Amino acid sequence: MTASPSGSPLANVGGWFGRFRQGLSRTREALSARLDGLMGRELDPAFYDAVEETLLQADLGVQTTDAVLARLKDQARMGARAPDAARQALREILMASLGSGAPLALAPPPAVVMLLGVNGSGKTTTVGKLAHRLRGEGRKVLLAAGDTFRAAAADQLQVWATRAGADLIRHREGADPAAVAYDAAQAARARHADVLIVDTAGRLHTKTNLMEELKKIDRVVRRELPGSPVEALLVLDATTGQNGIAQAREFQAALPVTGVVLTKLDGTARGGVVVAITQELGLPVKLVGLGERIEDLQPFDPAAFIDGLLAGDAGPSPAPRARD
Ligand SMILES: Nc1nc2c(ncn2[C@@H]2O[C@H](COP(=O)(O)OP(=O)(O)O)[C@@H](O)[C@H]2O)c(=O)[nH]1
Ligand SMILES: [Mg+2]
Repeated sequence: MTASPSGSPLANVGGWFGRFRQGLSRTREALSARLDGLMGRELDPAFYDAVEETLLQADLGVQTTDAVLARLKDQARMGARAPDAARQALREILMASLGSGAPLALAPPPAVVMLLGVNGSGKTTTVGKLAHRLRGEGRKVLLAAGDTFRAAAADQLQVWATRAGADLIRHREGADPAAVAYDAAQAARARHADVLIVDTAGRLHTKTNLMEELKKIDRVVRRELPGSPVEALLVLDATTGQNGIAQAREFQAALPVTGVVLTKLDGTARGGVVVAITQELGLPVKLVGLGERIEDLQPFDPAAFIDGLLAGDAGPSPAPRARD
């Protein structure tokens, strides 16, 4: 890939944009094919209905969808009949609503990053990928196996720790996760770690206990590492779309969530949920999971996301044609 998408500084940085684009391919194909299908049509009520349905299906959320429709109607009133109007309006609205990205707070060390979320959302995998990423930046990383519910959870984390080159603090199955957090915080200080990443349990059938458990972990790391930044990242599975938003609110009610990790963006045509999450939860998406490999985690970059979603309009490749 040599051409650069308009203004995106990320186009050629370590293949980031390429992977982002690939991870979003299902969403892009669903959106682009349908938006292409709207080109040249009469701007009648059926046209607006089709735009609305397309955006809602990509999980862009009601707010963004309404804003795009309002923009299109404004443009039509002013006499504009641009064939690609819907795509342009969407690009402008996404640019305006996604802001410029929110990096992880990692200074001063040791920084704490806790991963929270329901079972299967991708917490443990994200711990491994994030450890790998931070190690690649030359940071010393320590992991804490805060999911003590099953021994297999710590075993899974041990595999990731070894692959990423990070130390792991773990206790026996059934141990108090806050005790793991305590030991990990001490170890992070004693070993001069730059980042302590804490995996947690996500079992929902004991939800009240889970929230209490998470609060206790949060209290312990703040008490033991005063002055350290604490990122509490909610891990949401993009394939469950907006259903994740209700769960998110429960975690937000329990502790100060600082951002979202949206996983499995590679496995869904509903990647627009990034936008709905940002708007409805008031939380920035900080990282995205784009696959199951150790390198498949990226900082969320709004410009790369928009280009990945709407490539075909001044994107890095020619406009994709709708194929049957
Ligand atoms: N395709 C894809 N799969 C993922 C991603 N993140 C996690 N997974 C898979 O989701 C499943 C559950 O992940 P896990 O980390 O064990 O979830 P946890 O229960 O929240 O700790 C595993 O099979 C992971 O490989 C991602 O970004 N893309
Ligand atoms: Mg897990």
